[in-house]
Amino acid sequence: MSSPDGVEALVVGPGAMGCLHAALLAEGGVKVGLLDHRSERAATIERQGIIVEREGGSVVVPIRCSAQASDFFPARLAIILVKAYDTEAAAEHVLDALGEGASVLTLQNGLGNYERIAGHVPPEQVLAGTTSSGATLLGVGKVREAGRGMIRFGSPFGQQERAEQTAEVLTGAGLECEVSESVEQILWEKAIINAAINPLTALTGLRNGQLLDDPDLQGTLAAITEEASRVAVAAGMEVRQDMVAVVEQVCRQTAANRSSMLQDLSAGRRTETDYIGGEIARRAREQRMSAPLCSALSALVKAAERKETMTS
Ligand code: KPL
Repeated sequence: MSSPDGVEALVVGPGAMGCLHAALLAEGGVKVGLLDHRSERAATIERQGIIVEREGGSVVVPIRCSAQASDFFPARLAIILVKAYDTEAAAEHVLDALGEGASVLTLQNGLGNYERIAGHVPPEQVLAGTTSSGATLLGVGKVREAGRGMIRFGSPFGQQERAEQTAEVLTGAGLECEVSESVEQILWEKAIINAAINPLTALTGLRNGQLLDDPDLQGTLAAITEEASRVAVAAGMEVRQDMVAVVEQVCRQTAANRSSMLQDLSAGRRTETDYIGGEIARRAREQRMSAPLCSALSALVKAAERKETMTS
């Protein structure tokens, strides 16, 4: 496959969020590519397109997909949507696709992603944020869209103009997004949401909304949120006072979702707990405090991961 003039946006990672965002950008008229690290799977996706199931039926979105980053050179924007434990590998892999001065935007779950990317890409080119869209991976290149959310991002290195230019590409494709100067706050708030919802759903098998149906679980959800928020504040973040209400609201908005951690655990895949609850517990130790709920839940998820791999 040749690429005489590159792509406007290159999505890295053909998981649920990667496939969904690549499809949305393509549907929005952006010249987009999808970078995988497995060539056989890339060939399958390139042949079949991305299949998106949504209310009202399913659509097939043609996509250029390859495991050769250079096939997409020069990409003007890369959007990293691999699992947090694959960030380093993805940042290295994407380098051959990047045109001069290209922006690299991470919308991954977890803390520490943009810092790892900035170890490979010039920091001023790195953007970071979150997406609140929901998606479930149904098979290779096949996703169910579980609600269109908002992308909030910015430059952790003060490159506001670069963030605004990237927002134009995303909004031009019909994606709702907001540029913010408080990147750390956005990332921490999402990490707190994930630290509360993901392990509870992963360990119980419940959907996000069902966490609110059980008063004991609802109380646990609130307790984790408060604990993680205290760590964020100790780490110098400004955290919203109403974080418990925010987390409960996310449960309602994504009520039918199986969280990404539940999806990973059920599929026998490694989860991102080391970069969410596990990382919050680590940051708590840095501040000479403890985060017993985050620690315990992360340990339980790791144990469940090992059990799943042994039995699957
Ligand atoms: O980000 C999510 C995830 O599943 O990882 C939430 C917001 C919990 C939605 O399911």
